[in-house]
Amino acid sequence: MSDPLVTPRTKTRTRTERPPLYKVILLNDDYTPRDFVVQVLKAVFRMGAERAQAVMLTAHRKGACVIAVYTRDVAETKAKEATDLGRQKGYPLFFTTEPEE
Ligand code: TYC
Repeated sequence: MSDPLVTPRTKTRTRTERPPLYKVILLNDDYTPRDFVVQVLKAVFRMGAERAQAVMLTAHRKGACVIAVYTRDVAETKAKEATDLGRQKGYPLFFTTEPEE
């Protein structure tokens, strides 16, 4: 056994940095039907009907609404997926991402 009088007590701490998070932001436009925006929010961001409606209305009234935060990869993938669903229907619906402060 090691002698506690001569053995230095060292502790190793492993610090795991949390990955930076990115916001996904819904932007308003004049053409995409409200119901379609709600459907996309439910499908891509797994929102319930009430939250999807509230988020859509906030974007509609204020011009933009933060939807959620994810790691960069997930945020960018979801923003693209949601934007593509609108594009497939010919709508200018747009989702963007930005790093959280
Ligand atoms: N402004 C659109 C309309 O009046 C609806 C809409 C809401 C579109 C939110 C985009 O992010 C949006 N039909």
